[in-house]
Amino acid sequence: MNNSRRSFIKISALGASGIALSATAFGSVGVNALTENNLLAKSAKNLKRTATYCEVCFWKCAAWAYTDEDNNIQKLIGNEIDPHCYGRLCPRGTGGVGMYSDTDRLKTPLIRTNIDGKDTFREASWEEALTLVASKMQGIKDKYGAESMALLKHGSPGSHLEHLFKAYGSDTVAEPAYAQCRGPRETGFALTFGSWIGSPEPTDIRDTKCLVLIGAHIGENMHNSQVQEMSDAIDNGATIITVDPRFSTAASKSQYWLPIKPSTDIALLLAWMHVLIYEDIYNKEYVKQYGFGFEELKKHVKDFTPEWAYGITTIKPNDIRKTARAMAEAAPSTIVHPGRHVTWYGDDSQRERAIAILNGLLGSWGSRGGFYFKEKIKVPKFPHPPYPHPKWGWEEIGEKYPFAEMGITSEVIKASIPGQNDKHPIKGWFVAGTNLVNTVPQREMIEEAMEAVEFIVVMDTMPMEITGYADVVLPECTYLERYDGIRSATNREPSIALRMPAVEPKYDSKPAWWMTKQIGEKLGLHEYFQYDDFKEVIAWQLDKMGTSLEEMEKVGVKKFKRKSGPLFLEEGQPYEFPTNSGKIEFYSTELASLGFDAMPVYTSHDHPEQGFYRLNYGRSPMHTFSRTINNPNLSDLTDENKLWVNPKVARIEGLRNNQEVWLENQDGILSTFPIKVRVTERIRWDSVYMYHGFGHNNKKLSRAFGKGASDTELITKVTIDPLMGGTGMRGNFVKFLTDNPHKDLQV
Ligand SMILES: Nc1nc2c(c(=O)[nH]1)N[C@H]1C(S)=C(S)[C@@H](COP(=O)(O)OP(=O)(O)OC[C@H]3O[C@@H](n4cnc5c(=O)[nH]c(N)nc54)[C@H](O)[C@@H]3O)O[C@H]1N2
Ligand SMILES: Nc1nc2c(c(=O)[nH]1)N[C@H]1C(S)=C(S)[C@@H](COP(=O)(O)OP(=O)(O)OC[C@H]3O[C@@H](n4cnc5c(=O)[nH]c(N)nc54)[C@H](O)[C@@H]3O)O[C@H]1N2
Ligand code: SF4
Ligand SMILES: [Mo]
Repeated sequence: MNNSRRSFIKISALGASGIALSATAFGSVGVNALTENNLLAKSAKNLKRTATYCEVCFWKCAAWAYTDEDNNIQKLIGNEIDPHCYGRLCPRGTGGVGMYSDTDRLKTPLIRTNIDGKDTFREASWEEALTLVASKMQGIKDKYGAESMALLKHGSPGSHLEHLFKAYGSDTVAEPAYAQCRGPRETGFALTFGSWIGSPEPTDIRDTKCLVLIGAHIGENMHNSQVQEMSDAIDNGATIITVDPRFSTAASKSQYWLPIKPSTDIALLLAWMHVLIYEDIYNKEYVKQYGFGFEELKKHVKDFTPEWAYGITTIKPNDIRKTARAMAEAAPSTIVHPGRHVTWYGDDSQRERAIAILNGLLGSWGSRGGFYFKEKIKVPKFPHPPYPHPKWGWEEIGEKYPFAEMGITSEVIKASIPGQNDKHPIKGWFVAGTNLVNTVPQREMIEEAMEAVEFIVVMDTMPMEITGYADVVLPECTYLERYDGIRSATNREPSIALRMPAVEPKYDSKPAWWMTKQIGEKLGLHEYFQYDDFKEVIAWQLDKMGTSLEEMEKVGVKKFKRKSGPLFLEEGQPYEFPTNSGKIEFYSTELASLGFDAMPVYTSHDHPEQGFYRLNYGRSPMHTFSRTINNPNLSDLTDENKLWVNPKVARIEGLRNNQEVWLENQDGILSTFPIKVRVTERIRWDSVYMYHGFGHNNKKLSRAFGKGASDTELITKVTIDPLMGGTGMRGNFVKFLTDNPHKDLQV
């Protein structure tokens, strides 16, 4: 057997309570009714509370961790004053204790070793593991330059490591939350309004009169305050319009569900513009005052009638007209939601441009019930010497994509393969908080890259698939056991939140800040880490922000007064948008100057051939990506994904409910595990649907192993967004196999 990383190590070789969830708002998948007051009323006995913010997803809700006399975490409850959660955590956040209590956790540093020709891991001391990491990083720096060491990260550990990387001399940093997630919408909105959407989205859902969701499945996408605000908006009679090939939870709350033919959204968006403009129901004053290029847009959409769009989208002309009128009637309190995971078909920045333009025509940007002007408070930088200037970094790696504003994970991966980007060769990876093999499509390419690089270190809390490819595995303690950076996020009012340890780290796990500092010191970068405990950094920062660690320990969240002005524009108020023209660009001067379409156009994408169905995927309300599938509390709620199949398709293909099938995609790639069929009218006949994140193939994940199928392994074809490098993942097609295609391989 060779020592290839491809046969990744299933960290097993060497080495040493379910939470009741009461769902309320938004049907059966709502946020938890457990608030601080009713917890305390029930069980007030000697509980101690500690401020934290949730790491189960990136909404980062502020919470209190309640511990008893024996230092057991009893409950996690949302912080009442937090604008991300309004005192209620979602089911995943409540079940976050499972991240701490999971006995499958990584327990000690591990180093890859070879015994009798077979790769395995051995336990190592922190000193040995971190010395090895530092010496490999130094080696790569000496031989190729620090730029050749890449940081691939997501979540809280990332910010500590980014500091280390900058001090070390590398700006080769990327995260999947950009080119596999939000990137295109930031480009589309920035080109139109001059501003990113950012997270949380500055959508005034609470006061909206009309919310248009285009593949944004809020309610299954459990971003907490958005779900709660949408629930309030529904109670207040807002019109909900959902465009989705699947009857999502949001669709079930909508007046209008438009079951669009997948990949044709731009045609619908253009037809909506056509109706608004040619029925003369767009927001004329707003467009006149703030818009740029309206006449060009008017000409552009002239022929994009609802009848034209019907032939493409399968949405009836009358429904297109009615929904456009509903949007106009509610305007400017209308939100055409930008969505979040928007890397779908490769023309995603242009689709997002179309969404932005539509909001511009309705006058939603800067209007109550539309988009508010967000504000964030800056956390002061703890003093350190200036960072060195790398010769190249993520920007140069992604230079083909003029609007990329963050590292493109897939391009960094490509640059790790000799011959793919020899100007910017990557020789080592530091992976932290991202299960890349289940996150980035084109697994074969990732495996080739991992094979080629000289060194991989993975920092994680769990023995996820990515750890199996590492040379060194560093076990991070969970968010409940550590300090982390202060959470400062965009909201109606600026606010900050504190995360401090509620309990001691279990096993031999350590926080990212500590590992980072040790590695930094071993690399001779002491001056960048002038503290013994990260608590000192936080205390210093809080002091500079006019509060203190003592105060934050008591309140968890602190709000600040807005300084940038009101949330919304006053009628007729002069306002300069941060675009080239100072206006909302219906016609993009920047796109035009670089030879791209200045206004969005519809182009047709491939559709499945006979016998194949489009692979559609989305969020499980009870899980976050692949990270929570093994969580004991959450796997109790949903332990596998199912394949949604339209009854017509089930009939043609001879499939029954709960029958196990394997899937084969257009490139002949087979699903490792079978998935059970769920026959339902809720999905169009041309597609199948599954929750993302399942189908784990590491046996060390005792609850998750072999449960359901992985969408990621079937996504071998991507269409790259020419503007910002996003990897469009929704152009993959699958067929059903009812016999186990792996049976001859089984031992
Ligand atoms: N096929 C497919 N691919 C997708 C998506 C999809 O829907 N389908 N969605 C895309 C989107 S929108 C996004 S944002 C990305 C998300 O991509 P990722 O963030 O990579 O998603 P996860 O699979 O949750 O991987 C998170 C990893 O972090 C680890 N982890 C959790 N908490 C901690 C911690 O406190 N410290 C450390 N060090 N590690 C921790 C987990 O154990 C896990 O290994 O995926 C993208 N990729
Ligand atoms: N419970 C839970 N919530 C989460 C997360 C999680 O892991 N779990 N992850 C968070 C993150 S990082 C992100 S980015 C968001 C992502 O959440 P969103 O941005 O809301 O959703 P997507 O994953 O892009 O889209 C999924 C929906 O798009 C529909 N769809 C598929 N193809 C098409 C099409 O061609 N046209 C249209 N109009 N619709 C289509 C699908 O049927 C599905 O309903 O969720 C966030 N919230
Ligand atoms: S939305 Fe849920 S999982 Fe995400 S941070 Fe908030 S409570 Fe945690
Ligand atoms: Mo995402």
